[in-house]
Amino acid sequence: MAMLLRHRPEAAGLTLDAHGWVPVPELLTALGITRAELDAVVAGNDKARFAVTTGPDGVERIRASQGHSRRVEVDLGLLPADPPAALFHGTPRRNLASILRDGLRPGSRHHVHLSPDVRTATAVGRRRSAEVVVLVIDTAAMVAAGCVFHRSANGVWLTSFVPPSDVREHSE
Ligand code: HQG
Repeated sequence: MAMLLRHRPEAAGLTLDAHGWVPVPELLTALGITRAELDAVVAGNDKARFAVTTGPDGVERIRASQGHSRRVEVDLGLLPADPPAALFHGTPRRNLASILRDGLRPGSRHHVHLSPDVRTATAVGRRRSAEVVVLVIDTAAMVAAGCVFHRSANGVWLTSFVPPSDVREHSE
């Protein structure tokens, strides 16, 4: 589901609307799964990656709440939000020198993803490596410099870029 709703909808003949939504019946057909199976994925997903809503036309639609590839043009319509004074980012230690030099880049996604706490950031970094470093982001300095933040429906903080001056390694 994440592959189709974030990265390659066309692989199953799906088209996301401008805000990333796809009719639930279309996704069921594309994946060959039942509605009960889809509901189990949505509800059982620890990160609440997917959101389901019923449109004014009565059609139920589903989308990923964040994490889309840059090549998939969606506007989630998130409003700017005030972040806490610090946010966190977990990454393989091998990325540290490059991040401290160049800042945090969105890579192949629309945004840099930031976590509200160290535990979540650690889990994000562990997806890629056992050697994780957690970075503290000085969001207060970024806001003062005019950077804009959004918060996804499932609590991930999003921004375009984090300058190296606002990143430091988190010490326990
Ligand atoms: C790194 C998951 C070197 C960055 C997670 C990261 C998240 C740099 C990788 C969401 C760099 C990109 C996103 C630089 C950034 N030099 N490395 N200058 N700038 N990087 O997967 O944040 O489970 O695109 O540190 O929970 O790891 O899919 O980003 O390691 O919320 O729902 O480049 O994906 O959500 O990797 O993860 P990603 P991410 P889901």
